[in-house]
Amino acid sequence: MFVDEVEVKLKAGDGGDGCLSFRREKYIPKGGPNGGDGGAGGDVILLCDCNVSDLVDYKFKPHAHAQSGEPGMGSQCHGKNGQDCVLKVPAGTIVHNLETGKAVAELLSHGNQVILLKGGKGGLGNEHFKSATNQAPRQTIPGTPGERGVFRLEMKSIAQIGLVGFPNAGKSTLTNLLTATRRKTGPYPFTTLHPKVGTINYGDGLPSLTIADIPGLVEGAHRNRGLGFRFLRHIERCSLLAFILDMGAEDGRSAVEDYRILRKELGCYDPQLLERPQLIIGNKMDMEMAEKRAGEFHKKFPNIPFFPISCTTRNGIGELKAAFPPIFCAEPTASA
Ligand SMILES: Nc1nc2c(ncn2[C@@H]2O[C@H](COP(=O)(O)OP(=O)(O)OP(=O)(O)O)[C@@H](O)[C@H]2O)c(=O)[nH]1
Ligand SMILES: [Mg+2]
Repeated sequence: MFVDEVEVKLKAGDGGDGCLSFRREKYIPKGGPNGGDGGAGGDVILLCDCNVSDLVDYKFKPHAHAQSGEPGMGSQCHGKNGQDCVLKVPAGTIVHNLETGKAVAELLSHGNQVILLKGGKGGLGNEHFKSATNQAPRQTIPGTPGERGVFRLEMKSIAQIGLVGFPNAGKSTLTNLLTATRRKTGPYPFTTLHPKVGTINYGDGLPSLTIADIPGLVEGAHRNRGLGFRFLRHIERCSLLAFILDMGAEDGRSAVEDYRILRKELGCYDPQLLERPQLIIGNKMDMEMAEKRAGEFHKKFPNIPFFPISCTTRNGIGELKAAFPPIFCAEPTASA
């Protein structure tokens, strides 16, 4: 199960109350006030952990709270502070406060953390209120309540290249060839049911690049056909969109039409996606009719970078892999 959106109800710990107490000892009559302060309540902290791949943990456990501080005690003893509640989330998590409707935090890389809710302050014991005119104060201050809130956690994968294509176009096969991920592939639509990010390594000191393989898009995805298009959130952060088209489709559909449909679905999700730099990968060039279809496509869109490849024979894979780094060198803010 892959979960990229959850609602959680969180609460920070309350502060412990201050204590009302007087020193009582043999031979020390009227020993004076000695009530200690309450401990502070624990915070609710979100911690970005690259070993966490999605938000499934919170789907089944949507409530979490930090520990409350303990009340103060006699003999000026301070109550114990409550423990923080640390929630681990995957990289790319955005936090929306459902009460205000605003995005309140974004965690992008391993180790990032944010205090989402502050724990309550510990109260004051009666020892703080002694004075020359009031040597036996019965006054204390209670702890303050911890903050609480309802949040929506949304995960948007962080990848530089987003692979977009119809089901069966060969997205996962290509991802397996370019990266060390081992995704399931198969000659049927919707083999891939959730997105996954892989890393393309170049060696020779060149920086690696990340690529997101997402489920296939079909015409009408914006009307919830196929798997719908919610998973397009995982390519929202990509600075390059790689459209992968099936040049060997046996049902005889045209690559030009496939490209038009894919762009239409992307536009329905977020028109800004259409402004992103893009390139076209013509896959399955080993199939009959592929040359003809690739020719037609190139004739129709001569200005869009086009890479004919075959994942089966591996022709063109090297050229495609080598084409990515120059695009990102020209655009240093690639991992936006
Ligand atoms: N002949 C040929 N078949 C290919 C090529 N690339 C992939 N395939 C086959 O096409 C089928 C679909 O490949 P996948 O990688 O699962 O396709 P996908 O785009 O990930 O599909 P979904 O996950 O369903 O969206 C598999 O049976 C692959 O073996 C190619 O270059 N030539
Ligand atoms: Mg796939």
